[in-house]
Amino acid sequence: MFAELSPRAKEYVETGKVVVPVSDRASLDWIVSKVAGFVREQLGAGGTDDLALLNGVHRHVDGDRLNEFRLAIIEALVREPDFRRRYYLLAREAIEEIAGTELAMQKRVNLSIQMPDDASSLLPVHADTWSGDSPYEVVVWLPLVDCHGTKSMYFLPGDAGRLAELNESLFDGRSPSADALFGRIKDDVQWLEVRHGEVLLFDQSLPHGNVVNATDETRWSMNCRFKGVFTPYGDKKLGEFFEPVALRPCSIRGMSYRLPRIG
Ligand SMILES: O=C(O)CCC(=O)C(=O)O
Ligand SMILES: [Fe+2]
Repeated sequence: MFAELSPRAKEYVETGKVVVPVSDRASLDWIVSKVAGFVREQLGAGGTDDLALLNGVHRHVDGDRLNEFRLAIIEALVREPDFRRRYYLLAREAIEEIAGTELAMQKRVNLSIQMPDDASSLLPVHADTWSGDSPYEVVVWLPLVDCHGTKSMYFLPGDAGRLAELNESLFDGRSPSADALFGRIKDDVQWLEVRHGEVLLFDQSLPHGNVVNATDETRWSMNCRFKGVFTPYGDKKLGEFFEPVALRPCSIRGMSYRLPRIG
């Protein structure tokens, strides 16, 4: 390889994750204020402090209405024409260091809301690659509020060698339960501390997940995958799940080139 990796890129190669300050603060503020605005519309209440509203939303929403509430917020957000561009901008520098400058982005950004003591929307230990996602993707995980401990997610860091070793030993030819899998890795996982104003980028081929939020605040986070446009795809294809968001002139021309018809 000719190109020198930046310290951040080296950290990603070695651990499969980095936490960095957002590169576009205005876009973070835009997203948070849109979300808080939709929350106020849904609740017909809320106060003026966006972060206090989000952290304390469990005081207004019943657990059995949470999914409906979450879908209403994300539907309103994805209808905002500038939302995905803002999401890309707030992590652009780090995405480019990790995945390149010619990028495809997941069409639909996901929203997670984890209220204290709520077990209804947990993601047990998994790697997204186990269910058909490509390892050539980086997840951009954006906390809207400060996240730490069980309010956050856990992640098993490692380089490619560690991951290969893990994938050899973890399943052992069988398919253990998520609890048994978690039991095997729980001493090695990290609970990621990602604060409002920062963004986490991680490799979805390393095991990760969440547990019941035992803090007294609600977690709000979003996740969205990015990849080099010309890298291998898994089950989620370009044009269906992904869409190009940044291309260079040579690729724009190349992608629309058709061979002349002969004969
Ligand atoms: O937000 C979480 O707790 C888990 C997210 C996740 O599994 C993912 O983005 O692939
Ligand atoms: Fe995941």
